[in-house]
Amino acid sequence: MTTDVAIDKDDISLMWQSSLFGAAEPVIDASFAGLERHWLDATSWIDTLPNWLGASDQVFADLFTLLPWRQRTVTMWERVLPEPRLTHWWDGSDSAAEALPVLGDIRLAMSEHYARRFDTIGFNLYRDGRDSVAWHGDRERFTHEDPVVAIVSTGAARNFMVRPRGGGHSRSFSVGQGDLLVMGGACQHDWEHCVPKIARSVGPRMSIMFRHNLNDPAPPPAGGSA
Ligand SMILES: O=C(O)CCC(=O)C(=O)O
Repeated sequence: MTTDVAIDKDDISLMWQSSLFGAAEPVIDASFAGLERHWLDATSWIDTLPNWLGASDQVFADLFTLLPWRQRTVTMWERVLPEPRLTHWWDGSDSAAEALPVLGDIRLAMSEHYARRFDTIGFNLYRDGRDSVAWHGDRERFTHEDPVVAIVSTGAARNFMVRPRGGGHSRSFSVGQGDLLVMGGACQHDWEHCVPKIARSVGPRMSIMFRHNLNDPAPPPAGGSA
């Protein structure tokens, strides 16, 4: 069972060191130039594109301020525990536009490039190295044959790890500072992923996850609604 409560921003403590020098407009390269595909096996792949989102520190700072962060709890072995990260979810169901225009630009670019209609955005805030997400596959595997899940990272770099479902050799990708990582093919079916805890001191990271929950190939309309 999962529960979910709103938390007060003043209660979130972050060791955030922005590398902002003056105002910068968040921007992406919709041509995806430099995108690299890593085949995990014959049918599963991960695409990466470092520093794809420009002014990602600004995006981190704006989203941290704008979004109503929530603390979910998970029940494990009959104990109710706080999930070790904060989250927010956007699905456009109330017709609200994305929190920042660049998120709409990303949805559109992603939808055109991967020929799927990306219609939800999940935000995960890892406050420090103690925050994490355990090995799992995304639930799109129950509804889609070959779901594509795209993650744009802001803030400090963390390891994003993948391993064959049920165990085996893992691979690690360092993600932070505007990096794009996309999982596709049979990745959600045959592989699991996680962001492990780390012992050393590290600043906060925010991941922004773009998903297509409907089986709809059309790109999203301009203006924010899913
Ligand atoms: O934060 C990340 O990069 C991964 C998050 C994730 O896998 C999830 O929320 O399902």
